[in-house]
Formats: sequence, structure tokens, C-alpha cells
Amino acid sequence: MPVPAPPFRRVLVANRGEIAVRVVRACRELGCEAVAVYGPGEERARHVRLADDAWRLPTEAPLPYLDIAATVEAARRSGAEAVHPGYGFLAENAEFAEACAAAGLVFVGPPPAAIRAMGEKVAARAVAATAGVPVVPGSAGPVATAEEAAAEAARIGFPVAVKAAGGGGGRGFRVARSAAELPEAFAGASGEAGRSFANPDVYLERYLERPRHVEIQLLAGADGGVVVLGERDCSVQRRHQKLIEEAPAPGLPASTRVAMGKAAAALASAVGYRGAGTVEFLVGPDGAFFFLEMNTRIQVEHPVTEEVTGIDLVKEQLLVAAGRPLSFDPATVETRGHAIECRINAEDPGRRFAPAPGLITAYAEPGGFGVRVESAAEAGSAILPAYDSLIAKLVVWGRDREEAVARMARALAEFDVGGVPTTIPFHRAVMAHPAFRAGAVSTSFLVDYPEVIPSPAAVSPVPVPDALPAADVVAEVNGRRFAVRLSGLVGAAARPAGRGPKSVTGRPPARASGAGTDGASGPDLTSPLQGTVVRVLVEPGQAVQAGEPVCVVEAMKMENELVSHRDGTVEAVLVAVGQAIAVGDAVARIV
Ligand code: MV4
Repeated sequence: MPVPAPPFRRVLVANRGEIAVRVVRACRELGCEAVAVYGPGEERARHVRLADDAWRLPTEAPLPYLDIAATVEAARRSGAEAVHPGYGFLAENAEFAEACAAAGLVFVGPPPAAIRAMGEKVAARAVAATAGVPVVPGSAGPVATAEEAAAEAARIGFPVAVKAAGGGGGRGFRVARSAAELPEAFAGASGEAGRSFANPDVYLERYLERPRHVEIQLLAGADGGVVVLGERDCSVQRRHQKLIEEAPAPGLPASTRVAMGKAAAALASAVGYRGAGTVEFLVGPDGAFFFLEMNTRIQVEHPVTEEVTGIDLVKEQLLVAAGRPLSFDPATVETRGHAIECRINAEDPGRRFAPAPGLITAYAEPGGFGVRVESAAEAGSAILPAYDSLIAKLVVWGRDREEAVARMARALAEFDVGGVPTTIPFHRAVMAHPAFRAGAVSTSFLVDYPEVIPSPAAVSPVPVPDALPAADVVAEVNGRRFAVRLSGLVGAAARPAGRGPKSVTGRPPARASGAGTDGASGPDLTSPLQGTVVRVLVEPGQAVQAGEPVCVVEAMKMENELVSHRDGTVEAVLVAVGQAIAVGDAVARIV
């Protein structure tokens, strides 16, 4: 094949973790330079090391990747021509797309109007209905009061779903099985919607029992022509978060697949869509399908479509954004074999999939024929509570579903992640389960087959050893201390939203260093890290409790709170603002 000219000279990747790595790789294959951005402490993260250039986001905002002005400024300074938002963060933010355009940058995504049209769920339903896409019978617009909801529900018929108009993802979603349940469902959905999306509006739909979640991947060319790249089944979810995705959807009748594809293309055309997008549907046991929502971004689960079509969706996004034609002839698209993705998260399936951030102490990926791992993790990197708990996406391809399931089971057996509980044991149980093997997936899978949920993990977070040969810093996560190497995923949560600097508990020095340093119960609070004192928060004579902030030390561009190791009274403050301190230096004496 002839090598075409790169679509852009430089592309800024406005994201982190595995998706930033994924986009950098696509840029590289197209001959574009990739520019990474990062927050405090992420200088050595994998996406930063892999990129051609990297810029620290010029912001003090607690979540730097959500700062529109800083991202645009980094793009401008770096000389990028285009910005790829990945997923999450600013990916479906129409104002960000507009800010890019205003700064002369190409936003790799659909036009802002398409993002807006699909972001508001009541409006999206109306656009879908107008485009001839089946929508679940429901209210034409928001319902303002519980009384109005009761009248609408009587018309629609129970059970009804009460849904937030402002956003999806399961927040502001309630089910009422009868008129008696409706007031509480209405109040619950509306309250949650108001808190989550700053918009308390809700609307009603007829509630479908045990539906499957099937979505259509599409690509709209620069000329507006829409190509459908098949479907994905994403039914196996917890807390409205996907766990397993596969393509094609097992057992989906060909006629349903074709009809869904046509509906998705009609909707994309109706909103003037460009680039990669996904139309989500609920599918009933009878094969009837209904529009759920449209995602105007590249999705987490896009690799399963790539595996069965052979098309690199991120490269196509970049080509379309540059006004180039798609790299393939739509008439030649066919899907081959079967692909499955398992999301490997740092969470404990046995504790209701509670996120379990912490230090990854061991990390060995599977490999071999038909196995693909999308990750930015490595041994020594940390999963931080401020961000998504995704460690890796394990994707396999097989000639048919049976081979793909066996290959996934084999790859999961090879995958070794130490230090944090993960979803790996859960996925192993699902791959072995007869119902999953038979393709009997639905959004009720975990309710129907709770035996796939393992008992709570025995693994406990790794405490900080006395000597820290491999650690750059000691971090406190959920009240426990960790030795952390500043690489991979570490550091971005140094200032969680609204919480100010992260707390680092003082510890006794690794070796005795004179009088008064007689271990954890001794009077001297010592620094676990090397850095500069930027604030002193106590004065002599002041009473302090264990855990109370004593001073703030800047290290590796992160602000770290040193907190008292005991209850007592400050006898002396041993450091001053601006002073450089080393690991083990006493900062205050608490008696
Ligand atoms: C539904 C539904 C049944 N009927 N709507 C959940 C979150 C939001 N994104 C849409 N959701 C649902 N909407 C009607 N009319 C069932 C769900 C649902 C669901 C949908 C997709 C994937 C997993 C789910 C788990 C529970 C409920």
C-alpha cells in the first residue's frame, strides 16, 4: 500500500492512561507527532514517555485534564494542529470542541452541534424518533412534578423507568413497578440528576425487563457518508459500568443487526455527524430494539470492533478530522471471527465491585496468538482514587465465539496483577460459566448468575516498608500508606477535587538518627519525602491530634501534607517555609 502523507504534523492527546497510549500509537503509525499532556507527578507516566513531546498542563486545577483553557494553551504552545480527546474528561464537551476551533486547532471528534444534540437525552430521543429510529414509548419531554409523572405513567403503562434528562450512565435512573412506587422513584431520580448533572429534569419510559445492551459502531466520513461497522454486545455490567464487551453480539438475528445499523446511520446523518460514534440500543428477548443514547466519542470498548473488522478506528478518526477520505472502501467491510474484551479494574468484585486504588506491585501481561492488551500500567505504578480504576483492557480474537472464550480464559490465567484486588477472578468465573458460554447475556447477568462473583479478595494494600529502596515517595491512599514510584499512572490525583494537597503521614526514619527519634511513638515527626517546605500549619504550644496537618512539602511538583503521627502538643517546629528537607528529617517535635 502507498504510504499517504500524515493527516497532521502534530496531535495533542488530551488524556492519560491506556487511551492516551492508544492514541499515541495511532498517531505514530500515521506519521504524526504525538504530544502528551500530564498533571503534577505524572512526568514519567507511560503515555508521557511514549509521546514525542510532553507538556505539563498549565493549571493548578484539581483535575487538570478537565481544564479547557489549560489544554488549549498546552496545544497552542506545543505547536499541535489537532487535539484528540480520547474518552471521558473533555471528549463529549461541546465547549471544548468550540474552544479548540477558536484557537485554530482541529478537534478530533464530531461538530459541537452533534455533541450537544446527543448530550441532552430528551432532545436526543426526539431527534432519534424524527429520524425513524425506534424509541421506547415514553413521555415526549421532561415531567415536571410527581403528579405529571403519575398521569404520564398511567398512559405509558407500568413498569416505568424514570431517567435524568441531563445525562446517562445510570445516574438519575429509577424503576417504578406500580403507581405506589412512582413518587419515590421520581424524587430519587430527580434528586440524583440535580446533584450529578446540575439538571433535575427527568422523563419517563416504559421499563423493559432483562434487555440486552447492543450498540452500533459507526464512522462518518468527512463528506458525511456513514459507514456501519457492526455491533457490540455490552450487556455484562455492574453499577452501569461495562465489564465485558464482545463483537458480534451472540445470537443476534441478522435482520435485527441490519435494521439497527440502518437506524444508527439515519440518526448520525440527521445530526450531521463526523468521525467515530456509537449508537446504543436496548434489545428485548423478541429482538425488538430501542434507541438508548448516542456516544459522540471513541469508546473504551472500541477494540473489539477493530479486531473483527481489521479497521483501526483511531486512525480513521484522525483521517476524517483532517478532511481525508476513510482508508478503506465501505463496500469491502466485513467482520471476521469473534472478539471479547474484559476490563481489568482495580476493584473488589466480592465487595460489590468497590474500587480498590493502590500500588501495583507486580504486573505481567498475557500474550500469544489473538491476544491484545491495552494498558498504561506497570509494576510500581499506582491506581489513584481520583481517576477511573481501569488497569488494562484484555482483548482476544478467535475464529468463532467458542475459540474466543477459550482464548480469553487462557489469557486471564496468564494475567498477573499484584498489590490490588482486580476483576480478573470474576472474569475467569464468567468465562467458565455455562450461561456465558452459551451466549445467554443480558443486563441482568450478574443478578441471574451471582455465582460468578468471587468472595472478597484476601489481598490487602501493600504497606510502606521501613526502607524504601524503590520508592520515590510515600503516598497515603484511603488512610493507608504506600511506597510509590513516580511512573505509570501515579501522581495525577495529588490534589483530589476540593480536597487540597494529599496527605502524607510522617513516619519514623528508616534508621535511628539521634535522640528523640525512637520510632513511631517518639516525639519527632519526620518527613517521608524529599522536597521543599511550602507551608507550616502549626505553631509551638498548639495541641494537635494524630492525622492533623503539620506542614506542606512540595516534592516532584506535588504538594504533600505531612500529618501528625500522634496526639500531643507542638513543642517545636523544626523547619521553615522555603527550607529544603531530606527523607527522615524531623519537621516538628510533638510531645
Ligand atoms: C432502560 C432499561 C429498561 N428499560 N430503559 C440504565 C442506565 C441508562 N444508561 C439506561 N439504563 C437502562 N434503561 C428502559 N426503558 C434498563 C436499563 C439498564 C441497563 C441498560 C444498559 C446496560 C445495563 C443496564 C443495567 C440496568 C438497567
